[in-house]
Amino acid sequence: MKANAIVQNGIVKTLCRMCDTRCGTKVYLRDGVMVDIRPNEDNPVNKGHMCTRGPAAMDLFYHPDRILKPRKQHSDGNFSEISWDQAMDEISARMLKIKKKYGARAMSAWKGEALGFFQQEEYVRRFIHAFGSPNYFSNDSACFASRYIGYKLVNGFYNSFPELETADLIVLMATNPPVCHPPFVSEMADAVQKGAKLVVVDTRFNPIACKADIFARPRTGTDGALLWGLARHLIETDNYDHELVEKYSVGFDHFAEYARQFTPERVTRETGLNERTVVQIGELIARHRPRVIFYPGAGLEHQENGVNTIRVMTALMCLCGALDIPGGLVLNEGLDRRHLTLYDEIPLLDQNPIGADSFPVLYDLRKECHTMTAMDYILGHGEYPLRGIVMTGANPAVSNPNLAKVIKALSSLDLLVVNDFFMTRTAQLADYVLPAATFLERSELHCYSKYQHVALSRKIFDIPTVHDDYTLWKTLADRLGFGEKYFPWKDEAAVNQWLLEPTGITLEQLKNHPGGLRYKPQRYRKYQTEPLPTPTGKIEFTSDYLKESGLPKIPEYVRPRYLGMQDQYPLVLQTGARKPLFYHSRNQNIPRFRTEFPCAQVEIHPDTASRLGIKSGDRVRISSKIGSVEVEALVVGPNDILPEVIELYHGWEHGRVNWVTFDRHCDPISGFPPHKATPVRLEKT
Ligand SMILES: Nc1nc2c(c(=O)[nH]1)N[C@H]1C(S)=C(S)[C@@H](COP(=O)(O)OP(=O)(O)OC[C@H]3O[C@@H](n4cnc5c(=O)[nH]c(N)nc54)[C@H](O)[C@@H]3O)O[C@H]1N2
Ligand SMILES: Nc1nc2c(c(=O)[nH]1)N[C@H]1C(S)=C(S)[C@@H](COP(=O)(O)OP(=O)(O)OC[C@H]3O[C@@H](n4cnc5c(=O)[nH]c(N)nc54)[C@H](O)[C@@H]3O)O[C@H]1N2
Ligand code: SF4
Ligand SMILES: [Mo]
Repeated sequence: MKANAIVQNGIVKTLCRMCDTRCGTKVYLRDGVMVDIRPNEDNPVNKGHMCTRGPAAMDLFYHPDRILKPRKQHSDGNFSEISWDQAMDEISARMLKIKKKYGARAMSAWKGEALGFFQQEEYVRRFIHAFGSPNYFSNDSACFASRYIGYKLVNGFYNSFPELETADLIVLMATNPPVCHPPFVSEMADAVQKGAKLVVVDTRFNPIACKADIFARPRTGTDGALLWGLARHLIETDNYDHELVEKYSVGFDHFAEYARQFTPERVTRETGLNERTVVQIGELIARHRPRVIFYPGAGLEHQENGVNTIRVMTALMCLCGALDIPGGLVLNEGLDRRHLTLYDEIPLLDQNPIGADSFPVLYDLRKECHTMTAMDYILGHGEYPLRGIVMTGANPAVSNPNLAKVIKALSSLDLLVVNDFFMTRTAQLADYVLPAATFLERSELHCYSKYQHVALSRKIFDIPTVHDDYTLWKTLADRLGFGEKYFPWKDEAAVNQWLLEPTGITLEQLKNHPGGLRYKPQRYRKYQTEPLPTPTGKIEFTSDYLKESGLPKIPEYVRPRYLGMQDQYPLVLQTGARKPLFYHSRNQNIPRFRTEFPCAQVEIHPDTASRLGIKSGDRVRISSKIGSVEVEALVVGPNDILPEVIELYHGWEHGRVNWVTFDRHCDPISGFPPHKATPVRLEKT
């Protein structure tokens, strides 16, 4: 592989993008070759630490299977290499053909988690709108949006982050920070060292539970009942922030009335938790407020009623008085920069964005189309046909639910373009596969809302046959006739300059501060002096906005569906508990990581295993109403998982759990699929 480095020998300070944490790193080069990656001490996120996946950027960059030239699939299923020019000519011609035959909205663009949530995402949104289609898809149909929408509905801020290091009580709900967000662990450790208490609420014994003062293990999907019970405890004992409630909120009376039914007995019945545990958590909160943080994870979001659970959780922090204080849930302010999106210039609302009718809140608040609904449109069950997708940094043939449908749909498109490093499961279905640039071949801006920090990552390498994502969108836009108007910047560096201009911070400054710069000082208790960006300008314990969309005002608790199906499907399948070395479907092709996790294994409680005659290492079949998957059994310890729960990671190429998961019964607010609660049967094969 011919890779030209910007310096032959030395150290380049940049940011890791092996995950969205974006730690500061130092890349060591010798004779133009990367020889080491170490943490950069100047970055406020990782403060000189780094996880094992950081240096694996070298394994990725130099991987022998990397695609270095565009490929085209032929009618016999084989791929051949073609030139960039040929690829761009043919793809743009096929896009125009789709537009002519079905209208622009029959084309779409899709961005995966790998490209992040800032500039790369905005290129995709900009491109597809400039083409004339409202159909922008992304991993956000199942990632983080539920929690942020939940925050936004209560306090108006999409970006609300916990200030962990100064909290007095941290309640982790359905999240696994040591694996998923390593830098948060040192922030929590700081808090604990200063005397903070830690409560871990998880259906499995996740590693941080060892450090917890209380470990509570509710039934899958019943956390909402626990949270309502805790809210009731604060209200009934009159131990809440009266000033916040009386001066700065709406809907409290209705909220308090609803909370009354969640007595410790009811919470116990619903969650399966011991009554004493519920009362103890309530007492800890009452004792430690206001500096009480609830931090949610995907285990709350990937449920049928996830947003409402997050709303109660946010309301609970407000009751504690933890809103926008040090050691509380901080309402982080954004960078006053330019945006690349075209929602004001070309709104395209009359074009019926896919999913906007079924999930109006998701579209209204996030301008996000719904990937699960997209599959129905492709298969002819939508209001209009969807015939083409240009996709970058995503692997839905592994990561989206109901794979039988996903694969049928993606295979039947008139045009599927996949921009990736490898011939993934999704790339194998594509008409064209383009060689994607890694983050080491891009220079882009990064905003860390939690720290109100902005940083610039560096382009360290150039591979002549590989284009970065900006170049891809610009080249296609040029071919399609809107490049000059909408992608006028020569390269990504010029985009960076344009984005940053209104901020007063320059690219030079960012280059001189590789750890980044704080763009605004942290301000607290803003809700006391300025209206919140909610419809009422106040904290919303109940939401008229939701009512107008035909949804309940109050963040109601809804019993998870699987609980009513246990006769037929006695177990509940949780999916996607993250693994330290893998990132969704990524990193499985790194041999030294693979020795740690050789194959897909489903975690099973020993009682369940013995009842079904299953031992570790046996092949087992997991079946739901829509499909089945065969994997290896891993019988875990009696305290590791609840007996009725089994868990299988979602990123495996072989043993794809999404054959079994549902693209239906999605959260009515965020459209999230219930990835953590599929009713299933398990048997030895
Ligand atoms: N190494 C690594 N890190 C990652 C990722 C990765 O793939 N690999 N992915 C990143 C992304 S995109 C995301 S969205 C985040 C996700 O970050 P987290 O939300 O922290 O991740 P999960 O591992 O999904 O943690 C879910 C936890 O919820 C528990 N759980 C499941 N259902 C329930 C429930 O009903 N109630 C309760 N109380 N607990 C439940 C599971 O047992 C598990 O421990 O991780 C990010 N970080
Ligand atoms: N059952 C179940 N399914 C789930 C989940 C679950 O918990 N359970 N979690 C969901 C969540 S939270 C998420 S975020 C999604 C993730 O779903 P996807 O976004 O589809 O994630 P990945 O599998 O990581 O696919 C990323 C692809 O991008 C490529 N890539 C990596 N870096 C770059 C880059 O810089 N540029 C380009 N162009 N390509 C790159 C990788 O090679 C990989 O093929 O999965 C969801 N699916
Ligand atoms: S947590 Fe690990 S993978 Fe993620 S940015 Fe930091 S070093 Fe990279
Ligand atoms: Mo995610």
